[in-house]
Amino acid sequence: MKLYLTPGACSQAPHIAALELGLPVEAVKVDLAKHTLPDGSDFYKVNPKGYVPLLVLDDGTSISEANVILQYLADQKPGTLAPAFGTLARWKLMELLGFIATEVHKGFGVLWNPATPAEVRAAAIDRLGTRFDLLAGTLAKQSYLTGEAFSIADAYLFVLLNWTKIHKIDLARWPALTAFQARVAARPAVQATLKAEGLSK
Ligand SMILES: N[C@@H](CCC(=O)N[C@@H](CS)C(=O)NCC(=O)O)C(=O)O
Repeated sequence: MKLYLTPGACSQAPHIAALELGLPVEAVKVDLAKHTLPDGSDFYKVNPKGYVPLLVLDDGTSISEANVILQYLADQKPGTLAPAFGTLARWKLMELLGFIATEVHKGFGVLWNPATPAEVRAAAIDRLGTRFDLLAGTLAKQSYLTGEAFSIADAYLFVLLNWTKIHKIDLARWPALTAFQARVAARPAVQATLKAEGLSK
């Protein structure tokens, strides 16, 4: 399998999942500024959507969308980072992944655009804050989003929370989120992912 990724981008979530699961995934770095691959070729030829993450299976099948790639990877080792399909626990995990993808991940969207006016930026940060309130409420009661065991939802949220530094969103208001960040960061597979992406020593 090949995982197309950009260091620190949302593609880091499936990268963490792959390392947590010990799956044989080859990481291919994408330059998102130019949409090119390490050999200079056009990334749009591999993924017409132009974005990471993209997972390409050994038979050539491509899977895109972070929350789906995460589930595909988790299902290679059932019962580890996601409950089995068809169980209520899986539907609850999918609910969480949908929330993280559409309310948190895409909530950052306008913040990446330097042309976004200050008031739009402030409104987006306020809105993200209401989502953080909900997530912090859960994480004040348990170590991870689905309970005491780490799941793909945690990998996804961890990566997005790291973006708050870039956008100068102070997480001090949500001690449960900063404690969660530290808890996830301490995981050996997360350390290994950050190192592989060149983001730590
Ligand atoms: N809907 C996609 C969005 C992925 C996405 O936003 N990727 C960003 C990096 S975090 C990206 O590659 N942006 C570059 C671009 O869209 O050209 C998903 O959920 O996986």
